[in-house]
Amino acid sequence: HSFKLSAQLPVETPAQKKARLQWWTDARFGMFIHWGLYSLAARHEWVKNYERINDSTYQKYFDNYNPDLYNPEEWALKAKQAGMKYVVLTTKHHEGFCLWDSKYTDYKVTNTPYGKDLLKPFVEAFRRQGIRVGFYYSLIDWHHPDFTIDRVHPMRDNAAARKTNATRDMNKYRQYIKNQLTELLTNYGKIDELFLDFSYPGNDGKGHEDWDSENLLKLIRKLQPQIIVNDRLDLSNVPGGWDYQTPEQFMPQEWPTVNGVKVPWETCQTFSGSWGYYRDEYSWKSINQLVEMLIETTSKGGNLLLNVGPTARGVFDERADERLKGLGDWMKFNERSIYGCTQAPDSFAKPDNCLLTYNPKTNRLYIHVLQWPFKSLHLKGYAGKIRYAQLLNDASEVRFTTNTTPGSHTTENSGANDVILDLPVTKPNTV
Ligand code: FUL
Repeated sequence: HSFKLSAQLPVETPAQKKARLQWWTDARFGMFIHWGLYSLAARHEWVKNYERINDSTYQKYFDNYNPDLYNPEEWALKAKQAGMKYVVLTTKHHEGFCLWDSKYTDYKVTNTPYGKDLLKPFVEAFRRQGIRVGFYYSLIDWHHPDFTIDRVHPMRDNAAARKTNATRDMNKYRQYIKNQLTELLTNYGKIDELFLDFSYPGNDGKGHEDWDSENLLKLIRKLQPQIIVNDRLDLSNVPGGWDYQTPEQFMPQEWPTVNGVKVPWETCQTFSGSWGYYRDEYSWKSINQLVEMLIETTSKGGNLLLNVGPTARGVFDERADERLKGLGDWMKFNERSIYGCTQAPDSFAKPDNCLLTYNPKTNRLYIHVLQWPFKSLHLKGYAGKIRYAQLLNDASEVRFTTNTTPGSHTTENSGANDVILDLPVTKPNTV
């Protein structure tokens, strides 16, 4: 199509990029918030697509949108107490509904019964709690006439349906995206993360057309040079085309790499299965599972963006509250094993049933014992590497022995370079 790159995207050195992302890689833990008209349906944010709901039927959610209990101060406090350092809000999801007073559409919160902008108070409340603010913005739009292929069946992969919308003008839609992102990245101060969702690789011959992605990213970088942008613009081969990878609802086997180089990554995860509030979904992860997820993510050098889907009245589901509280209780004693931490150096072998995190600035190694052993924890090859050991929950000393050979009926045998930690019989009150 007619858009061509007039200049290359700004490309940084690896050290410059590392410095720009430093606050984010140190933070490790953020809150994702999916909130929109689908919160009224309360059965998945893809409900319009899944149930093939047309615009006029979907309109009932717009006409009844009135989150009267919305209080972003409360949300921000909950995020803070859970130990989250940043937040990413769906300013517009695939349904096309905007949570701010966009000049470029009528399909926005200010035209609903609620009648007020949601975004400014949101941004202000989180910043007041010292939480950095990021925006999610859907590149897909099931409402916009110049994007939507078929108003009845807003499908993403139906080439035949695409052709039925003869009046569709992608150039207009591209401009719409640019205008809206300009609003979002101009009117709300410094935005720290941008989660775009999602793209197709170029014109793939199946009717997918791209968003003029390179110029879009140039615009974003011009408006907010420090912003951390995800990899869903499909610019994976363009230098400077993305900042981090976005594994969704899964845990990578190991730290993701590109051409052998470890890359920044953030896994986004739900409490249950849906991102939007889903009343009748019961497959919620336990607090322990979530804590382990945070540890495992950190142990592989990644970030965890954990999602809450507020209700249509504007409050968090109590099941979410309970889990956020549990995470906060754990973080109170263990946050130093998360913030500023990353994968442990290879020289520290991972003991069975444990995860390791490591703070390179303080040279502290954190051993997360997932299954508590009886009295001794063997650390293979750790001899000479440990100066002092303690439990995190009460800072009590953990004594250790090195190279205790030979064993007797009361002491244990170990390899020449091993360390044996002398653990309490009872598992301390942590995960
Ligand atoms: C996906 C979207 O389709 C989901 O609804 C959700 O927003 C997730 C984070 O990204 O691609």
